[in-house]
Amino acid sequence: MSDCIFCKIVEGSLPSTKVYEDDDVLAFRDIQPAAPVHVLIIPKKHIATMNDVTDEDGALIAKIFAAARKIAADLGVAESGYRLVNNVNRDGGQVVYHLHVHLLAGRKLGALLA
Ligand code: DGP
Repeated sequence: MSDCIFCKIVEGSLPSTKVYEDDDVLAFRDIQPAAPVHVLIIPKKHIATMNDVTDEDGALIAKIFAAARKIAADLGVAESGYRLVNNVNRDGGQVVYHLHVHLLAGRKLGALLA
């Protein structure tokens, strides 16, 4: 998608601080961190929201969660703990319409529900 900022990060035409990459998944530091560790994990292929995930994406979604486990271990927060968040559409607080999972860690996170 030509107007998608995360597609531009995948292509390399927008900079990012990468923490993980494989053939299908990219992870980079959030530009507006909400915690000492705040990483966004995305599929390289453009999927707008969780609503657009299909059964064919099962292996890709598994790869995103595998990347999350690896990143948490590599950044030293696996044992202290972390939170994975996926915002969907307006009421879910989604701002960037390219599927992404937030990995938040490095401090005691507050109550989940707001
Ligand atoms: P969400 O509300 O779930 O759509 O979160 C989008 C996140 O993306 C938000 O925490 C800020 C982050 N973000 C937006 N633009 C950029 C960017 O150009 N680079 C990086 N690294 N993060 C971005």
